[in-house]
Amino acid sequence: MAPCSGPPRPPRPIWDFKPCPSRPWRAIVVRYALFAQPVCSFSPLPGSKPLLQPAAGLLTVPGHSSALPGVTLALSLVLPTYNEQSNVAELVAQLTRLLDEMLPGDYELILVDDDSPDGTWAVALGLVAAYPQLRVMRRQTERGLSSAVIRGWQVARGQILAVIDADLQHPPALLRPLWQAMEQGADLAVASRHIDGGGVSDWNLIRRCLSRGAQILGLVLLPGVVGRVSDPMSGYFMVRRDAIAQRSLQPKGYKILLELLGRGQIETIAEVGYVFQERSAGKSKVTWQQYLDYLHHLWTLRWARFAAGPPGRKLLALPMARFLKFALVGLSGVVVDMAVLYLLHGALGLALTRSKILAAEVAILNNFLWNDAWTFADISVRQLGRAARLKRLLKFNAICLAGLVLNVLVLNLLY
Ligand SMILES: Nc1nc2c(ncn2[C@@H]2O[C@H](COP(=O)(O)OP(=O)(O)O)[C@@H](O)[C@H]2O)c(=O)[nH]1
Ligand SMILES: [Mg+2]
Repeated sequence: MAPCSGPPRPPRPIWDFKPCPSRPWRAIVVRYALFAQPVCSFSPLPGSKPLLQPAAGLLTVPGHSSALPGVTLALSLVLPTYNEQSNVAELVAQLTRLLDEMLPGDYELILVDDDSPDGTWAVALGLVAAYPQLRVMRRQTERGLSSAVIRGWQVARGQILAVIDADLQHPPALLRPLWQAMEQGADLAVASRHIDGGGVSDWNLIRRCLSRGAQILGLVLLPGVVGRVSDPMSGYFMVRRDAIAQRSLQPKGYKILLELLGRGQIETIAEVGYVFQERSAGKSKVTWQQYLDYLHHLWTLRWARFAAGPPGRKLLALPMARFLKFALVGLSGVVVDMAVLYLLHGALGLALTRSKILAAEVAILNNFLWNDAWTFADISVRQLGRAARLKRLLKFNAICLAGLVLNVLVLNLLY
């Protein structure tokens, strides 16, 4: 008997097809058939729902129940995917376990896949029978993380909309505190890597610098947007539908949260710390293009705010005030530095190098206190507590260290 014949087996979805050792060519034919055919050409598992159709046109989230009149859920959680075949089953299992306890029957998971070559959407569709709260969207004409999230929210039935990465780098357990924050009245609850309890597990120095550099650039260009949360790059959050409904969103690249902060009507924000996990399966899709998209996005939001300002006050819309404050504080630091140096070296006769180091440290302290209390007061007020302040001071010191070393070297060379 040929190895591939035998008693009839129960039908299985074609994406589950395993190659037969004696006829490997069949695997190629079936895989070609799976990826080349339109969705409706194969039958999904019994009991599973058909694929969700993505909306076309503007990226605008409808107001309450306009997606499905009369049907409203508490929470819709979007899982954007691209080549996450090896992660979806575990993720859906973990999320369902948690949400079945938290919000039984009152939530949905919407997986939005951009026609992944690894067939993530098909694997997800195969899970629907076991997880009836799961809905699957396969996008074939559009790509990109941010637009995927909005397309998911456009068909969502929840009053609270949320997003989580589908690669298990965002701990599902955080949904509970995020949900509690929303219940307590927040318009937006963000999972943050940059507050107490937060962090990144194993990022190299380059990735840390790029992430922080992008944030600082955002703070300079768009302080009123980027400065509202400690982790504006977070891709894990919940938002009240009312806060973003009917607004024309135009996100670029990965940073959907920026777009919501820039264009939504968001008053109360809560943040919950979390540690960004390492991937155990699949690969990150971040490329240099995402950094360019981020710059473009910042620029678009900056311009939109500038253009929306009243004609006479447009200049004030630029981050001029902060820049002036920063410059003034810098100037005060120069005066403090010179005065202490004169006092220690000139008046008290202390050695030059020691005097310079002490003077610079006093100036650094001066600049830090003024910047913290004045230039960046709107940001530091959200990171209260002695420990957070000490951390900021140490970072500021570390950044100033290079300048100090150079200063002492030049001084010693000249005198
Ligand atoms: N639908 C969709 N999802 C995407 C796209 N790019 C990335 N994702 C998903 O977005 C999440 C975060 O992406 P990832 O590459 O892991 O970003 P990183 O965690 O910053 O390295 C993952 O669930 C990805 O599968 C895309 O173009 N379309
Ligand atoms: Mg990831």
